[in-house]
Amino acid sequence: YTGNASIADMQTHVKFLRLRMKNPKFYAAKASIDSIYPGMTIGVGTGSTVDELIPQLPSDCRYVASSIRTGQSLNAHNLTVLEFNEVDKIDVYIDGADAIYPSFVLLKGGGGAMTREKILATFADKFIVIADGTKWGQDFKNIACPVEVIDFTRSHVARQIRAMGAHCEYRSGFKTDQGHVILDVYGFDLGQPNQLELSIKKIPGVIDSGLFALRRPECILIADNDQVKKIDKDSDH
Ligand code: DER
Repeated sequence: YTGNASIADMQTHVKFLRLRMKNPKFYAAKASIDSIYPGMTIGVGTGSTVDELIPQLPSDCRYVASSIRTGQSLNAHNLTVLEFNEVDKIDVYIDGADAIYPSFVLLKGGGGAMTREKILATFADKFIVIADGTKWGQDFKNIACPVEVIDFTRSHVARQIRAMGAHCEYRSGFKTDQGHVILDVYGFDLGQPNQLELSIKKIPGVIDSGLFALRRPECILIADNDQVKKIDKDSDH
């Protein structure tokens, strides 16, 4: 800037620099806004990527939150929030993920909200995942598949999971929005993910898991810095 630059020019430049300094999650979230049209009912996920999304959401839509945390944040941004029971349909559901396999199978639930997230995703016409580049790939040995369990049954569920060749860690001190506990499971064989999801859900005491195989997203938006790659379900990727 020369001495002739106006305050307004400098403010614009500072705004631009601030935008550039945002993390990739911000850009992935921003790209999802293209799928939102006035009057739509939008399901909103939970997590740090969704935290980047909420301030960018338009005010001419209605929103259904996947967690108490997300509901509070939507309210704080003066957006119209409805209960899931009040809506007939969800046009688009937008959420982050902990791991995204090229088959579009997801691991979610690091934040413990996966049961409601899966319900909203399953109910939605379109499911969009927003994430930074670290979430995409094949090798996620250190990422848990969380399983929400009625506390009364947790040791029994853990035994069943061990019998499936995996091991569990009890997420100590954590309760879900439904008041249940979480077992973080490592070592599941993901070779047949649809079957695995059903097998987990069939264990008495299990509410649901963070394995999203039966409901895979239609579209994934992956950001590396400010570059966002859009990957559609039926594309060659
Ligand atoms: O806990 C969850 O299911 C979140 O949606 C998670 O999958 C993504 O969290 P992040 O946006 O904080 O990485």
